[in-house]
Amino acid sequence: GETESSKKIKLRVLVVSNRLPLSPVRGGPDSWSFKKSAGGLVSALRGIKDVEAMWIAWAGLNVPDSLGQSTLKDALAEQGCVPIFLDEELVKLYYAGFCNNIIWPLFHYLVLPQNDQLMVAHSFGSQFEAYKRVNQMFSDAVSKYYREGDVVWCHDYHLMLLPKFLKEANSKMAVGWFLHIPFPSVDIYRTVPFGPEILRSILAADLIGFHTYDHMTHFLCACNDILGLERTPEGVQDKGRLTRVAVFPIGIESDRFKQTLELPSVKEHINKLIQRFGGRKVMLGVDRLDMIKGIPQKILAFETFLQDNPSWIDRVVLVQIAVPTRTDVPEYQKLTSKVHEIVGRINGRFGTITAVPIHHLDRSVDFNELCALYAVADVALVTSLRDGMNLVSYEFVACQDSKKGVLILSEFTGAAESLEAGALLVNPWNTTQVASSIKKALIMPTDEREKMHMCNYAYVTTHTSQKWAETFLRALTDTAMKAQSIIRQ
Ligand code: GDG
Repeated sequence: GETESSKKIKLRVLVVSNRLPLSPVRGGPDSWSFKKSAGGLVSALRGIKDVEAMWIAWAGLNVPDSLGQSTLKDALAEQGCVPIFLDEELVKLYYAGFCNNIIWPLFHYLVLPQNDQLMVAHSFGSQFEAYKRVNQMFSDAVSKYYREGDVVWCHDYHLMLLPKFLKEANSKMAVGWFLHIPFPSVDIYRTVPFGPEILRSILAADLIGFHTYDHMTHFLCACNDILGLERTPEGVQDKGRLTRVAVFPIGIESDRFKQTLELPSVKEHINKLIQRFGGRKVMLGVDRLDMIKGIPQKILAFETFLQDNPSWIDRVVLVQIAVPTRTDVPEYQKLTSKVHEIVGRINGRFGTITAVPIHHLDRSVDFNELCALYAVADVALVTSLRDGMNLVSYEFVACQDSKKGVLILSEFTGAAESLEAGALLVNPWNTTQVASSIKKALIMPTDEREKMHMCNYAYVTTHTSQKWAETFLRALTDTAMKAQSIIRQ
């Protein structure tokens, strides 16, 4: 007979996000292969029993011909993915424009330079129209694949209008929305063009999730101040309808990092790196090259440290992996040149004939190499000006169980809330403080390092990405079930 567990119905989750969990690579006119992304969400969902995920997202590349589009669709369908195709104009206005040039900086408390801002402001309307159209396209795609009993999990700032469109299409759909970046304080949020409309659309969801208590509070204040809606312990109340709002801090799949460090090839690589660094202390930075990551601030603080502590010259190196992103946006091109200029100047100033203090890489490294770097580093340096959570800090901790290195962490990351006791928290704008924390980290006594590491390690290995996804999905199914029973009454 059937066992209890096989009778259990699998929950089907439609995951909707801007990008797919894999990148299509064109092999020929109608052949495709895929580069899998190691994103936390993918592994989180894969790890949950009794859940089947289907992904709906922008294809991420322009496939102009319908033949190419249909072969790609078929190939992706086998991977549980549904691509949405956007033409170049839409990508420009929706993605590069509204998402990356307006929402991304504002939600991270960054203001655009005055002149650029005026130029962008001129076309805010058309960018928002494109944003709306794309959100509507996502909604249509979800409706096409939705079956009764599914839950829909929308992700991030690209899809803030989606909950409303989905509920308009089918009021019975269980809709959750999670924000991966900070939700800014209400004074900043007020400046977001079309802000009230965006708030109302998000509120159409059954469940809204944030990384931290602060982000959640900012959202609740915005609903109250801007829309006049009442805050309850559960969330936001609007004419008898409750939207549940809660905190779900994301984590990493820590086991995957630990297992990778056990691979013979990775162990070999670690030994090679140790030899290469020749006894010097290693400080590590791993960031997408984005203004929110505070890379210039980090490098300048390292310069101040070397300047104030000349005995450390040639005894410490800073390895900075700066993964290129959004390379078509002018602001990001300017940032790249700025970082290159600073790195060049500092290496010229403190370098010797045989060694330079900063190893700056303008590219990503593969996962195994990343783990090896995390493992050999003595200090990780995270100086984000704002960051929703910051997973790099968690990944460093997961790889440091033998070394027990020190984490220097910006107080403006979500992670600062969870790793408060185990990290040296800094204000990245305070170069003097960051420089002195670098010194403190480099000379920290072993027992103190171990104590701090144990705090971090206990947190990171228990608050995993799988737990995060499970908790969110459980809350979503509960909330949706309650909402349905209220409607039926
Ligand atoms: C957003 C929010 C929030 C980086 N370089 C390489 C590489 N990476 C991987 C890291 C890490 C991921 O990229 C970066 O994640 P973060 O969380 O640090 O930052 P964002 O990309 O800005 O992510 C952030 C996150 O969403 C989740 O909600 O925490 O606040 O901004 O996993 O390992 N991976 C490989 N090579 C690299 O060179 N293989």
